Amino acid sequence: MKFLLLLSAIGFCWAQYDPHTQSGRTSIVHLFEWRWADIALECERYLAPKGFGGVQVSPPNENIIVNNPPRPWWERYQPISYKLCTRSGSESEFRDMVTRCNNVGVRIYVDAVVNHMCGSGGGAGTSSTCGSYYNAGSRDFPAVPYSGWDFNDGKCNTGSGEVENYNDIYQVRNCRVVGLLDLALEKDYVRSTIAAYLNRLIDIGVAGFRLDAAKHMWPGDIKAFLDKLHNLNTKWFPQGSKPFIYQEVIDLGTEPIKGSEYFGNGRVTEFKYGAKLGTVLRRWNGEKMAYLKNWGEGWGFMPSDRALVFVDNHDNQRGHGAGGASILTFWDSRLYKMAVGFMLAHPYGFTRIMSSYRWARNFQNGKDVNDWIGPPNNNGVIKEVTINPDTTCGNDWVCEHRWRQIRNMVAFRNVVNGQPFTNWWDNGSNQVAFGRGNRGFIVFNNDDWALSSTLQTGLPGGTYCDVISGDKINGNCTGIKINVSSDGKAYFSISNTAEDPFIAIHAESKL
Ligand code: AAO
Repeated sequence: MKFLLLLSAIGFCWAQYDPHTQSGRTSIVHLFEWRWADIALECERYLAPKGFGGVQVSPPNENIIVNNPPRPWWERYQPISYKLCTRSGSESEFRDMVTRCNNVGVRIYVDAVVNHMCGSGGGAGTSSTCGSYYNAGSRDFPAVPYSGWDFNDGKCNTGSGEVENYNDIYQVRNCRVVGLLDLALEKDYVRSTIAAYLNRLIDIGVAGFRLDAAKHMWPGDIKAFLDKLHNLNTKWFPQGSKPFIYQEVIDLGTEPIKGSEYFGNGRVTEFKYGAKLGTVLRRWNGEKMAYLKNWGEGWGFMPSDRALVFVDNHDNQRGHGAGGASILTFWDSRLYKMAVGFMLAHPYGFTRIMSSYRWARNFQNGKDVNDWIGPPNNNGVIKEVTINPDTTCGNDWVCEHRWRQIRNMVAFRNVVNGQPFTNWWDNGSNQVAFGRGNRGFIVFNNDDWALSSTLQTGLPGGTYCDVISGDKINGNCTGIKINVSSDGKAYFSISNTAEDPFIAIHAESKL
């Protein structure tokens, strides 16, 4: 009895770190700027059958319409109200998506923009996605409602009212980040209003939240509104389940605000992860894959059970946010597949896959002046995600999550879930391999010469399909076959010029 009480107490305390994915599903995918109708279909036709745990969706609440530049993706980070209508769809389409995804065991996580409203220069009128009136100058958002009292203007200690210096923790929290009107989260009215918005989403059936710009909110203010949240909808979740929380705190180790200040509220985005992994795979600064032997906490990252990890996100894939030039994206597809493969094979952190759209990049003096371009659209209306006969996406949707190498590594992570990190091997350079107990093994060659080695895999003897070069279909491999002998050893050969210079095998790819 005592033991059970202890267990349930731990379960309760830990709940905000638990993504509440269906058992055996270990990754989520950010379907950036997708329409709700397309996400609902994707849950049913692809994500559920392929073992994805959930979807991070773009902000579902009403935002300002920006016409100059025309309909940038970032207009969705400028709230006008908490009504659920955006370019992704209406409230009824949102509800339909949440229901249909949950019904096939795929969870929905909402990108919650609650630190601020629109930019201070946003003007006045009804240029907003549900047509609600607002007046940025007078701080009036009647559709919420918020008024001047609900903003931090009086509290900010910089002359401009903007965050000017990330080394001053007070301005980061009390001033406007890139001009965005900063909500006074110490006010109970503001906390209750935000909680009411999030509770409406919880009651609809969402499983948790990405808290946008969490670094710009005091951890105690976040706790105050989280304490007001409902438990998850018992139609799909066990009684007493708390929403999954992951907070966007950019902590690359150079500023006074630390991600660890936010652990009490939930998980935190580990931005060092993608920045460092990109540096290693690009072989910049003398980095090599051999150094990945102690990847994770050993590299100064936060504890694994607090980390939300990703190779790139919607900001740093286009030069916003942080991480710098080392960040790998679909534009560098060869290294990108290796990075995502490494992330999904490695036990550290809770993993999020990025799913992007293509845009016309235009670099001037090293900066992409087209970093604002919004999703594929017809006169501003977001285009449907079409599916090609080869299962890739059309209409300029990249759908990294549908690339065979990535989709199959999502399955790999599910198969090796809970298994220890084992059988590390490296050549002292950029050829490395490791296993996950007796369930999976992966080998990389990022050197300029071929890999040709017999390695201990830890797997039972037999013939396995490599899930990078192909699939196991009808008891046969469409790609490379790997023979593991009864002592667990197998011979691997990977050319340095292969399009995908890595091989992965697992318990369910065995013939
Ligand atoms: C747009 C326009 C603005 C205009 C504004 C208002 O672009 O010119 O003033 O509207 O009219 C997104 C876009 C913004 C956009 C905004 C609203 O990215 O361009 O502004 O929507 O439409 C900081 C925040 C972080 C934020 C990131 C972009 O801390 O929270 O900036 N990310 C989230 C979202 C993002 C969204 C918002 C927040 C706002 O994911 O999509 O903005 O809702 C340092 C700090 C970081 C800071 C960066 C960038 O990073 O540490 O905290 O992120 O600077 O300002 C090295 C350092 C690293 C440093 C980095 C970059 O790597 O080690 O620490 O350099 O300097």
